[in-house]
Amino acid sequence: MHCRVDDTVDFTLSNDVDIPHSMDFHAAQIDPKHAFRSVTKGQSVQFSFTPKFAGAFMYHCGTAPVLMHIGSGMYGAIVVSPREPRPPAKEFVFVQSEF
Ligand SMILES: [Cu+2]
Repeated sequence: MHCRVDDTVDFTLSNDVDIPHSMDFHAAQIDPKHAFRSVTKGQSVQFSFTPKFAGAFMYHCGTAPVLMHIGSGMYGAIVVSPREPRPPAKEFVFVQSEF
């Protein structure tokens, strides 16, 4: 995912499988108890956030056991660029997994 500081990110997670899942964006400064809560089959959760800091952040499923969910591939990267455009560059984000 890619956005800029002060963009609005609208996110919806709809769960159609038998185990609960959630989504935790490290670029979001919002109430995790509400936004990052787990949803069971047939439920969904929707939230918006406005990144305030530029950087490369992780997002991941935060449902216990968290390491099982992350280890199953439920993670990724969100890059938040500064509001002011920067000179053109080759940009890379590496994420690592052992599965
Ligand atoms: Cu999960």
